[in-house]
Amino acid sequence: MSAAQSDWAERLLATLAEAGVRDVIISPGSRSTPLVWAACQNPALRRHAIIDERGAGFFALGQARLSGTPSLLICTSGSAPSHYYPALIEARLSGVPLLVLSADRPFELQQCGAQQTIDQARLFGSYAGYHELGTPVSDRAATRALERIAWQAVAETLEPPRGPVHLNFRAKKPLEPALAEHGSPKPVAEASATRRKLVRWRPAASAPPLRADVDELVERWRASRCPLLICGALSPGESPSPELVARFARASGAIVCAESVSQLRFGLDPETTGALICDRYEWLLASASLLQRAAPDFLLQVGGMPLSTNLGRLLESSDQCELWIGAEQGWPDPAHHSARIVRARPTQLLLALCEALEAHPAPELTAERRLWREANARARQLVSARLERAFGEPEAVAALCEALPSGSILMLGNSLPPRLVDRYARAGARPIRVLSQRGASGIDGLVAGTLGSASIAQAPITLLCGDISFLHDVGSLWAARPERTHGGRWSHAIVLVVINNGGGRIFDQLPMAQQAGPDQRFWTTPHELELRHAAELYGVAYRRAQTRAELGEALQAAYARPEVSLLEVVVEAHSAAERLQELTGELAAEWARLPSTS
Ligand SMILES: Cc1ncc(C[n+]2csc(CCOP(=O)(O)OP(=O)(O)O)c2C)c(N)n1
Ligand SMILES: [Mg+2]
Repeated sequence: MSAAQSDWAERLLATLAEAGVRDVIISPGSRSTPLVWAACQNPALRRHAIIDERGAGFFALGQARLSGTPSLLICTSGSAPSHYYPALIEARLSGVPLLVLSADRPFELQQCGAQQTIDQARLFGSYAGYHELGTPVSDRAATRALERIAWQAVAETLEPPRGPVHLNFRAKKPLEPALAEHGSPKPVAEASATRRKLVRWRPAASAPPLRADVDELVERWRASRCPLLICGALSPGESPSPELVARFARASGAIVCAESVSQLRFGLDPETTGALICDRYEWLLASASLLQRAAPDFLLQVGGMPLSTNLGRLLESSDQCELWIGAEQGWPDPAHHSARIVRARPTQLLLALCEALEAHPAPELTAERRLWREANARARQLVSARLERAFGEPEAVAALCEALPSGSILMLGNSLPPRLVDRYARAGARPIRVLSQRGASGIDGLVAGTLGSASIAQAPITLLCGDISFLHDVGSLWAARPERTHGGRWSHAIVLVVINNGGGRIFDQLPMAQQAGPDQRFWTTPHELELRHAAELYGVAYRRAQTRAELGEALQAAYARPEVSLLEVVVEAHSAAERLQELTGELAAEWARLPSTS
């Protein structure tokens, strides 16, 4: 390869490393050779090999979701980078930093039938920032620009609105490194030793919310009789701590409703925090009679758009209930209900609110709050007791949540699993980080995303997903054995828990199920696949559970080993829908016995 080309590739990778990039996910190809060679020579970079660019994209996403720094994807030219698309869409919509470095053909090979050549310019449209790096040249200004662009790209991934950036590098043949005198390739690191290392950019500290917003919010809280704090999807890096949320709830009288995809579901214990933590809110919000007696009149939402359909219904039906949203970026209000978007990180917002609220006397425990507390306590008892009586999907999900090791990570798939955790998992003060894919809510890339997070996590990690979600990404089991991707071993257990309910059972709960007849299979996609064959193909430990005892034993065995286990939990197809119906009736009867608020 020409000296200009190897120098450019080396400078680019070195500058990206200086700017904070640590992990590089490489998919195979020839045109990307100068980039891959430079990445292999740089000791600051960890390298992972993943064949399929689609899985590679989600693997990188899983890393960046956990680390908060952009991972770098490298691939060859042609259709290769286009396979990153779904992961980049998710990164854009959930604000995860990510870098793509695609190799491309030089300008003279465009639009003339050259192999593996497509128009890669702005390939990802509005989903990724874009920088054209052009063809390497020996020119000082161009080289300085290359380094500047590398810093700029990293900065763009991390500055709000955080997300992906695409760099397109045009390589010319020969692509291989030049040989040194003794016949082996020249190490590219030589040049970097003499380079002046700069820190050209640091992320700005997050600004506190506007004083006027805080003052108005405090007024609203103090006037509200039944205010709710709704915590939607929040990544570990952006979430307020459970202690801060509890402090805020005490100071404001807020009823805390933390969704499974927030970091607060497992951090707050309703019995001991001295705050009103409502982990059965999804059931409460479905009760017209409870809402009549104790209607929420003020909501503050932090994190992503809530999953809760009942919350959406409440906002739709009530003119009395005002919604404010605290969000550093984006506009997480698809139903157009918000009275105000307060621009701040949730932590900064809650801190500012605590300071302002604590200057006032503690809020009164209104009759409405008392009713919510009591209704939640009874629902906790009733739901727990009901879960003892059978074993189906809700019971499997609840049992898994109880078995999560302290300090571990739970990666939640989409469809029924996060909704079942919302309904059935008990809140409790346990240090568990939750990762999710709620940007575009895709069922894609969950295996790759989990393995990506596992590749940088110093903790056990559990994926909970449905069978169709798993099958969608079954090829990403490639990355389950570290000797294939980066060498070395896993340091902790990685447990892929797949709920096999025979298809996409969320569709059986939607109105179409009543009308479709046999065509329902185009929604549900039932199957008869035995997942153990996938485990066998990729060399992964496999366990199957059909009862509570089998699940307990399988989890214990899986957590005891620092390797990937596939754990298939076979449940009756309609157990989630049945339990929902039964418990809705039982809870209504239980709550009817609660004393009136007046
Ligand atoms: C990439 C992608 N394709 C399709 C969908 C639409 N979708 C939502 S849920 C679902 C079914 C998921 O089935 P499964 O993983 O078994 O979960 P279950 O519904 O049984 O809980 C599908 C296909 C999606 N969200 N993302
Ligand atoms: Mg399913």
